[in-house]
Amino acid sequence: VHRDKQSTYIPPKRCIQENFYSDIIDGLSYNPKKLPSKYFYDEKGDQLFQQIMSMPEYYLTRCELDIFSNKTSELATGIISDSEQPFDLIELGAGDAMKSSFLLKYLVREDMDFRYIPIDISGNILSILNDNLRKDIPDLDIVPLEGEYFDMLEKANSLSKRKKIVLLLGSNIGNMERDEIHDFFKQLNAKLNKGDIIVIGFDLKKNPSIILNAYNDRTGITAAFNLNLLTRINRELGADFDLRQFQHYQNYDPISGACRSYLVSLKDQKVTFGNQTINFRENEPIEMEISQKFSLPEIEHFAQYAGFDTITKITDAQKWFVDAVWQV
Ligand code: AVI
Repeated sequence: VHRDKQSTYIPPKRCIQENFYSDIIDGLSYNPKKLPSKYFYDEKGDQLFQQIMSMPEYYLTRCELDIFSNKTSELATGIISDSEQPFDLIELGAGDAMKSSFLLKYLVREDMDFRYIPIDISGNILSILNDNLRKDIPDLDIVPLEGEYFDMLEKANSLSKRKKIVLLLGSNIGNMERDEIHDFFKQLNAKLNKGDIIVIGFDLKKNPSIILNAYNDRTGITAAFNLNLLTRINRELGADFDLRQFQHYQNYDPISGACRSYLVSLKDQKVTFGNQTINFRENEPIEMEISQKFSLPEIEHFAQYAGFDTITKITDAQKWFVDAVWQV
């Protein structure tokens, strides 16, 4: 579907939520129990994530914003080799596009011939993004796509055969397990053409307390972000989780770089979903989310493994976060 610059965003009827029930039931049947963090982002989850991004402890957004707002031309030079060639700028997990909007404004000012294709699992945040960007950058050609990364990347491919520059910012990549990250980059490489570019935001390993604090805030916003998935399951799947009987627990392993969140059952209890019953033991954890942290050599290893060449790596002033620019 090609929309022109004037059209307003209409979320597609569909799709991601079709698997919601089976993913949740499957996850709760594993040992240990696991719930996919991609389902955190309903309307309330989007709001809570916006709050997380403005918490003093959550340095990730500020660091990447430093890169996008203060090193915009360095970034643009890294991603654009031939200024004559029209391209699609595709952002996976675009969210509110707060960071990328600096790059978008720069490219529009430089009169680049490109279309912006933000992809997100949350239709709610995409329509907010769409409204804001149309006001802020009226000359931007924008085609939002709601859905999973690879499905929507395929859709973007069917829209045009232009050069692609793919952004995956915010350390969204860190929400995958390491073997998933390897597969993800391999698949991404296979879907792109020679000369296409990707920009990946990685949160770097640093003092472990700084990392743990970013996910273990005293105000309890991250806890509410995790617990909100139980509320969503209750509302959308008719379950009866008692939120007072689950407690957020966070840990960080400075060796592997895995920062993980759990919800711990505070007593022996049963949760029902229609005719299904799930039993929880006292102190049994549900694995909720991984937020993986990386070293620069690990990042280079991902690039080589998946067949990308590193064009440049841009860090923030504190060197806590890096945006790596890779080419197929
Ligand atoms: C979206 N993602 C990169 C965030 C992160 O840092 O892993 C989600 C998040 N979870 C808790 N705080 C933020």
